[in-house]
Amino acid sequence: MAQIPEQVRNQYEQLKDELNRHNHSYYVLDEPSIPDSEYDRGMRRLQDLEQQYPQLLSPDSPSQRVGGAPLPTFSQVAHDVPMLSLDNAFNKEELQDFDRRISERLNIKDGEQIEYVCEPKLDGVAVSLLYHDGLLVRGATRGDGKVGEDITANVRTIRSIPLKLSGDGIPELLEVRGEIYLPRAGFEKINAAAIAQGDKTFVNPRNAAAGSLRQLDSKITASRPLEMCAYSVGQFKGAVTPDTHLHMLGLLGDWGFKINRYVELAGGVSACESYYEQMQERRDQLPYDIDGIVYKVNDLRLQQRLGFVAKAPRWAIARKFPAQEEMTQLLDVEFQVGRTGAITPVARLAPVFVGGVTVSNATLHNGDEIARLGICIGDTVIIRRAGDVIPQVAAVVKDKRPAEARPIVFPEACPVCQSPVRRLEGEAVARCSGGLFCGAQNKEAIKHFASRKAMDIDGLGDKLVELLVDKGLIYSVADLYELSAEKIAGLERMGEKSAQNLIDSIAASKQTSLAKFLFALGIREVGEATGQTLARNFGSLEAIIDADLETLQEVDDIGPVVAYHIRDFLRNPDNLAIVHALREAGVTWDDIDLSAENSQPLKGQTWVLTGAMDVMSRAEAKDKLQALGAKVAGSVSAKTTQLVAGPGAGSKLTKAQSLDIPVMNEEQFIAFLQGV
Ligand code: D41
Repeated sequence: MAQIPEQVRNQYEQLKDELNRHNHSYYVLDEPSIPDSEYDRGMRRLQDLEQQYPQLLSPDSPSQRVGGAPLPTFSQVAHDVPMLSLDNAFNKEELQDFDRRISERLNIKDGEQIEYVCEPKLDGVAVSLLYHDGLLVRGATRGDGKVGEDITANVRTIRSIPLKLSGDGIPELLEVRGEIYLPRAGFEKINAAAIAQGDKTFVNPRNAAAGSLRQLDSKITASRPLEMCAYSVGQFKGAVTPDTHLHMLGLLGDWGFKINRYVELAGGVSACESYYEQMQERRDQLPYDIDGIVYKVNDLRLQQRLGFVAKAPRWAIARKFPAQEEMTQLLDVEFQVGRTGAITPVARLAPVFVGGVTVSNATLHNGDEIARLGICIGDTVIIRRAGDVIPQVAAVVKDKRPAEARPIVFPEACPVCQSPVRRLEGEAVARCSGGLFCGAQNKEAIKHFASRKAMDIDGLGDKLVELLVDKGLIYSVADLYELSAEKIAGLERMGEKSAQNLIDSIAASKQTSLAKFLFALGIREVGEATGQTLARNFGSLEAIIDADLETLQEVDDIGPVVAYHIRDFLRNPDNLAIVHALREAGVTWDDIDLSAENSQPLKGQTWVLTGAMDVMSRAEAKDKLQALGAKVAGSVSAKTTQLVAGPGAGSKLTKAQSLDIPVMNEEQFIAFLQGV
């Protein structure tokens, strides 16, 4: 075996520490410290050295995070200090009872408050990590609290788990407890991949995290974007113990663990209650699922005095949020026809309270999804509503299928106009072929025309459009401009005043922009941005009507499919007749002078917007940037010119910083717009 020169060993140790440090910045602090390319180069160098001198390889090498040879089984491990469970409080009163019990046991005087640490209750898998002299030696599941399974090989692949602790005062023996969880984005990704493979999907991120940890092949675990947050300590020997739980979390953070950023101190039970409400508000916006709040007495000596009953500590409690999954029954499936004729199966459900709202409908997406779920009318289903507001049918409980369950038949004719339903090869969506002849497509087209980002007809909402069409007052968008206050007064809930207001907003909508008009027409694949691109590049509607496929495709961002839909729409005599009628009715805009280069000072630039905006809506900011010629992209890359970051900005901000891309806040952005 080759001798290892001192110099090589030093270089190896240095490289390893450096990579581990960057890893910590990236996965624990969410603040990349070097570009990915640099990290990859360092990693290759490390692996080269390990190949050349296999004796160098140590268990804390970042090269060990890719997973190793599959195990035959998991071995069992006993927890020296049992992993306790948590009691639940299901309402405010139960939380107050908890506080009262503690105060009584500790003889706390009236009017004095107990200090609690409030933590989001991450919805994942509880684990124990054992460190000897700062080195990770074992990872285990909680199991029944006494005996769990050895998942060391799997936990090593999780980037936010330190393989070696850093910093000062590291105990000889440290057992850290925490939650391994999968952010929602990772869950969506895994499920999308499963669908593409024809595999079964996971019902929720917790099951996906548990399934990922249960892999005997750690290479599979390594491919799942799991994260871990530390929340308590089991064993702690050979160093000075802190006085409070919060201080303990601070130490764990210093040593390299991820601590949830929303952990907060609360003085007394009413502060705990406000924290609960605040987190409930925030719940949908978080990038991961939480199922409640955990409250813990902060003072560790008080924790000891309180001790535990049965399997749960007296000094902690979990206050649950409304569940994000519930079972209910699929009563029926209806098929909705959208603006482009797309037919969407919608599940009609027995109403169920899930994720904080009552849900009675859920999308089933398309025919493939129905087949994949194997769902029948009458089935018991699991509804999940988390983060995004659209509830999903996460799974079917096949055991509960009633004898009278019947299969869902996808219609061959449009349920509204009876035109044939067509499904193009390779596409998941089936469409009604009726075009504007289809009453549903026609209504949707009018709703879209009137909507805020299109013609912006204030007061003409979806219900009113339906009513106007159903009463035969309008057939197409052009008819809107023929309406009078007399004709519409007397409709349901339409007084004289609101009738006149509507007529006034219809009149006001006549003055528009070419971009908005193009968007309002509802040409397939032509969204707001494409409307603007077309307006900016062609200047006038005539020029767009005259353009052939090649000319259209010369424009950045317009590919063959979009070009085809534009031409298809604008060559259709019925559509042209409507465009003509609209212009006759007085719909007008200023054509764009293409020679005025300075109207596009941001041409060639790519901007990204992230985080919250307070003064301006994100849509408005995007409009303004596009009007100035900038492209607005959804993700940060080396090509990004400028990032506008508001409060709550996350990975896009850190990525921009790592790539040295200039960042401004909303205030600076508004000042900038005023300057151009
Ligand atoms: O976020 C969590 N899921 C979480 C779970 C948390 N933040 N703190 C926890 N604290 C405890 C005690 C108080 C017993 C140390 C927990 C859990 N336990 C827990 N998770 C699963 C069983 C118990």
